[in-house]
Amino acid sequence: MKTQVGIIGAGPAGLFLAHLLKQQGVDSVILEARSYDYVLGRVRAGVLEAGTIDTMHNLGLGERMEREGLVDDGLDMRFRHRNIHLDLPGLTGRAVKIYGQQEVVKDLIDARLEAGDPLIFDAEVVRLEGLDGDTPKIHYRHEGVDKVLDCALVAGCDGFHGIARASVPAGVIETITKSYDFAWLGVLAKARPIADMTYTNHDNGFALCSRRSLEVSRLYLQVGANENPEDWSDARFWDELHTRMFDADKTEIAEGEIFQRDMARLRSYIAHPMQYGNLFLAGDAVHIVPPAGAKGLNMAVADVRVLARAMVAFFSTGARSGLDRYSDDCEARVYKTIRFSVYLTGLLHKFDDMSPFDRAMQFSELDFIAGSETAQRVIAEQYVALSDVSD
Ligand code: FAS
Ligand code: PHB
Repeated sequence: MKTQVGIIGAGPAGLFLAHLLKQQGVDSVILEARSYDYVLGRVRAGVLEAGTIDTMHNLGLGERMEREGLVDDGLDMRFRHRNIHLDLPGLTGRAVKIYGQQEVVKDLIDARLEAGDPLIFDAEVVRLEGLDGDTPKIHYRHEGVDKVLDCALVAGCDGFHGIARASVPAGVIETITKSYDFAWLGVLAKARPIADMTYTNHDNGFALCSRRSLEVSRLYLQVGANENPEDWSDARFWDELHTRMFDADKTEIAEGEIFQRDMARLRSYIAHPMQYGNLFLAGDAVHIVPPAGAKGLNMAVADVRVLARAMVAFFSTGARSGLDRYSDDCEARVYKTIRFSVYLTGLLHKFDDMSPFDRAMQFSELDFIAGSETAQRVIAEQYVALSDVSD
């Protein structure tokens, strides 16, 4: 098989790239290791920044998002029985939207399949060849048969554990990481969500109340990195959430059937450069953020907006300048986004090795934010639009 751009992975990065390229007349083939049902069953992010919302609309794929998504114009932070309310539109003129990553991925996959554009599921890429030449080859296994996709450019949108970054010769890519000794236990529950996205810093640890609809809550608790989700009965989960949300009389947080659970280990990871020859990496394949800033999905979309523009210029004019500076064009935004996510993680979580002094400084910073509109605006601006890409 032959195409212009071979895309590895049907996550947000790969799917948005394929749609952005098609919009400009560039062909691509997406190879996805997993099945359609598996990809759609994966519960991950849920917060869409303005840039991601605009991109859905520019692609003509925003209708269901507008109908089923929830505008989130408030961001609350709690500590020591106090609540800081950040009025996002009041502070920034913009808001974010709550629309599950699964729904975004479903809209992009269904539109691709309806248009009859190539997206091959259960097609695991096993080897990349000739990345530093003009005709790279993607070797993949599909229906038990070894197959090859010939292309001019390869997009590695295959996530943190993918094959693309691993196919770059040693020494080319430098990485920096920061890992945490705790995780987020996330659940979906048939329970009426509370009004605003609410993060809390409690002596028992962090918690977050988010939502997926007016009937479904998306809830997170900070737990030990090696804890087993099965050790958390529904009753224990709800009791702990009421406690950490300072809802002792259990009148604020509505309970309901927990129908999904997952654990997300917290870490930060940056790989640079985001390219090698005619291989270009985007999304979780090159950077991982702790989810406190709700940036993972939005960063992936921002990367491929830059990459699509460079690839379109290459195929329409032959110019490689955009491709050659792809990593540099993304670098500052990636670092700022990870810095913000690390900052929020540090502000809102309980660290076992934290001294009483550090803990006091954490609460003093929250106290400062509570009393400073400027400090609130700094957080709000980064929450709504750090993944902006100037077109
Ligand atoms: P993805 O991982 O989404 O997609 C990569 C795709 O490549 C996958 O479909 C995979 O099957 C495929 N692939 C891998 N290897 C392949 C191969 N060899 N051949 C073919 N295909 C291959 N972000 C938030 O903002 N909020 C959250 O709450 C949140 N929760 C998360 C929970 C978890 C468990 C994880 C892992 C991430 C979470 N994130 C969250 C971050 C998340 O949103 C990611 O940033 C986002 O999925 C990144 O998108 P992609 O880069 O497209 O990678
Ligand atoms: C979510 O709704 O899944 C969500 C919201 C905010 C975050 C992370 C995840 O910071």
